[in-house]
Amino acid sequence: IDPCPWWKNGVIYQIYPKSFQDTTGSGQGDLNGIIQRLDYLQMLGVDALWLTPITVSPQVDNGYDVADYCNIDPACGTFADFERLVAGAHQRGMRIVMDMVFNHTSTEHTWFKQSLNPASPFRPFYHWRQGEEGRPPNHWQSKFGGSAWQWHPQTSQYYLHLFSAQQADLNWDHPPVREALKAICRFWAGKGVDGLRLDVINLVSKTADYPEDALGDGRRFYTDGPRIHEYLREFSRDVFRPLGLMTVGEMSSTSLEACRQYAAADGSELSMTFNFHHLKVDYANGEKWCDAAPDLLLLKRLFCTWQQGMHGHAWNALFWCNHDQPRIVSRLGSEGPLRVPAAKMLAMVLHGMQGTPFIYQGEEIGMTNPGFSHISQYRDVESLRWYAAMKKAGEDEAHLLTILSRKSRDNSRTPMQWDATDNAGFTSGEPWISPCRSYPLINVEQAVNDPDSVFHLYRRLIALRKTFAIFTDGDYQDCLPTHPGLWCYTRTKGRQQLRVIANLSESAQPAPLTCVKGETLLSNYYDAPVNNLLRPYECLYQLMEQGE
Ligand code: TEU
Repeated sequence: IDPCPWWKNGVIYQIYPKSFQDTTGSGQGDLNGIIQRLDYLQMLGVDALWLTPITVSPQVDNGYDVADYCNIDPACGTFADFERLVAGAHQRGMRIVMDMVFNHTSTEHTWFKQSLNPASPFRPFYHWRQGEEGRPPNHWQSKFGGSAWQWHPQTSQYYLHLFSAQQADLNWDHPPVREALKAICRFWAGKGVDGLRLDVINLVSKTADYPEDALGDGRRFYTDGPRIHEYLREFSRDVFRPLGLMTVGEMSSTSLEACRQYAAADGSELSMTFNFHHLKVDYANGEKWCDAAPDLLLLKRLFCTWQQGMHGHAWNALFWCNHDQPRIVSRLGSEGPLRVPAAKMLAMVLHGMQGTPFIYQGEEIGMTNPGFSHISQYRDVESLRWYAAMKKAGEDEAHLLTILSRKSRDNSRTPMQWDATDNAGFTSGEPWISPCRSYPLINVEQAVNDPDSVFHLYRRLIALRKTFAIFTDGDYQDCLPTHPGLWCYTRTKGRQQLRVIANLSESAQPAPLTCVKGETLLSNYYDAPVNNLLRPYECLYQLMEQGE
């Protein structure tokens, strides 16, 4: 195994194609739009582009309901476009990572349609179970609300769907399913793809016979399930390693122990894992749909546990934002006059850690939540289902809208803000989802022209990771674990030490002694800390030889 593969000091940029750049006036982004923006991405300096699903889909869940794994959705473009995109990215030194949604298919997929016939060889591709109408096999709940079982009256059976009813779970215990999925990996590798992002991959192995849970929470019967490591080792042996594919597994509600195995340094399963514990610090009793304040001590503790627990054993993916999460600057920073220092501080804290940083489109210019105020502005299946269920239960509409404006996945799905022209330069047509009103001020054109923008700070962070090996290799120590307003950690490699000192709050804080005398490698303010105070959201990187 290569001790330093490209992704260990690389940075990956996530593109949500539907909201990136439209070139046809359809109101939806397309592959040609990504091609148009390759020079911009190269200027940012990222090593790879991860595209969320672009394959044929009825779009119930924006492409995560795949109807054909090996064809491009016509709304997105053609294979000729895709080939030009791959070539254009490669020419500019950027790799391509594709999203593989292997836990489930769309119910429009031919496998599923054939499986409706109990005599078909495709019947065992899915989780079909005996039952009576109105009495599903167990009380497991779908992640998008309601029962995880859908009744099929023609054959008097239920099928399992952990997400929407139009996303039927594949039965990985049936070997032909795994062979069919490996063939899809080979197909995309043959198209020049360099890596795969594996959607909810730790949910694919279900406990035999689907045990009942009295409260309807079946998660322990399929999260990091009984055969998951066996399956990942098999895929690694048969496809990931022979094809040289980087792999990042999206892990739902996983554990550190499981990730140490999934992303183990010997490469026996995956290259790295996404986990979400750090993005649940503003949940209340495990519930995302609330407007609780973030618990910053818990946030620091979680990062410390994962940084130290993975160090030397396995590899982390680092991220604040993706297409399922509200914008981080709205969540942990500020949308007001302190937006720029806050966005920069959050970037510096994350990019100071060990792992491969992922940047989600718009994060690099400090895009915020759009602050939608009406239900008609939302598009996301999860948000709309939750809202409908709560309204039916008699909840106050204004309160529901407040929670959606903070937690809905649509917060990150608004069009990329390119410039101050109509619809943020995203489309000449009617955008599929409204742009955030801030686009005349917050946009790429402005950010590229302003040397002090969030964008140029991200550029520097990407370059630093390539210049100083300590970002890749150093260990992690939290210096002030119980401080409520400061985040201060070190990365140490031999005699060298990187100190990251951040003020998480919007008020000035007394600076810890160390940062007053250290030499600054990077700051989100122009000058050194004044009067031993860290200004609002101030953040410093200091690099020193030990003994100094
Ligand atoms: O997400 C999986 C996932 O766990 C989150 O979507 C989570 O369930 C949700 O945000 C609840 O708050 C992946 C994709 O990233 C997501 O877009 C898909 O909807 C989902 O899988 C199903 O494919």
